[in-house]
Amino acid sequence: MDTITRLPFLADVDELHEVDLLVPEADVAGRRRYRTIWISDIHLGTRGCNAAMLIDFLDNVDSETMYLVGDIIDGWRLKKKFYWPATHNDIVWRIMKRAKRGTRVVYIPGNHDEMFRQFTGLNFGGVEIRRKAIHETADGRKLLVLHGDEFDTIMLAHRWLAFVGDAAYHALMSLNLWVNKVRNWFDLPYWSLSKMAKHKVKNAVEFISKFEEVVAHEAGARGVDGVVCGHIHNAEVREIAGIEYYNDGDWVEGCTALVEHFDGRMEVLHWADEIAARPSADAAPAQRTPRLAA
Ligand SMILES: [Mn+2]
Repeated sequence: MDTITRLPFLADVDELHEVDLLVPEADVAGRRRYRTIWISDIHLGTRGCNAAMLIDFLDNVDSETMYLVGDIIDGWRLKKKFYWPATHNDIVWRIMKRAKRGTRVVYIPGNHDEMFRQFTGLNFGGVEIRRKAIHETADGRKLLVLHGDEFDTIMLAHRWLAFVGDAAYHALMSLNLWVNKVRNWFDLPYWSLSKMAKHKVKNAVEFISKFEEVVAHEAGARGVDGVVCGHIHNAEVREIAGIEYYNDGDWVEGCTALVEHFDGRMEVLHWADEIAARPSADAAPAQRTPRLAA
């Protein structure tokens, strides 16, 4: 609870217009509009969060509905060390402000912000807190929206494989350098670990693919047309056994969002690419922020 009370979520929404943002909000009228936006895995409260990129995103898009699909705030890290720069406030204020302007904002806490799950069913300044949601697209499809950590118990064996595999891969790659230096001193031929390394990377790929299949299968069992989740930081749009699988990615590495156009068409936006594609005259909003590529 202590961590929560130190966050700006509980502020009086009526005072929002008086809040000084570190990065002033861009013009609301010029924003690209979508029917729905899904973002997740922002990890506010950690150095990994790419706040500058997300601020730019929020200042350039708008929607009728916005889903925050979990791991918005990283309570795990905040409990260990309180880290909350002004740019992270800027993100919370921007989300609160768009709820106040009339965007329906639904917040589905994930595993890193599970402390907000106790508020399921409540409404903070227009932000609805839900455990999961059913979204109906413009063309009438029903999508189950959840964070995705619900499947961790099923995925546990695979997760261990992927993580151990990844750690082993990095260890072997550095070991490989030293082994071959030593072998070189003794005039021994180069010894490659690449075959084993490839196998270990394959574990990570298999983990993602297995997660997608499990999520799609569970969604199918609940009688929906598709599922939107986050959690594994891997943006994706694909069909698995007749179920549409959507993952909105993250704002740590990928900087991606899932959007629904007004005709129901779904798309993943890669925000780094969007910024790169901008004419230089329009690039100012991205440059005014302190650490765009962090
Ligand atoms: Mn998560």
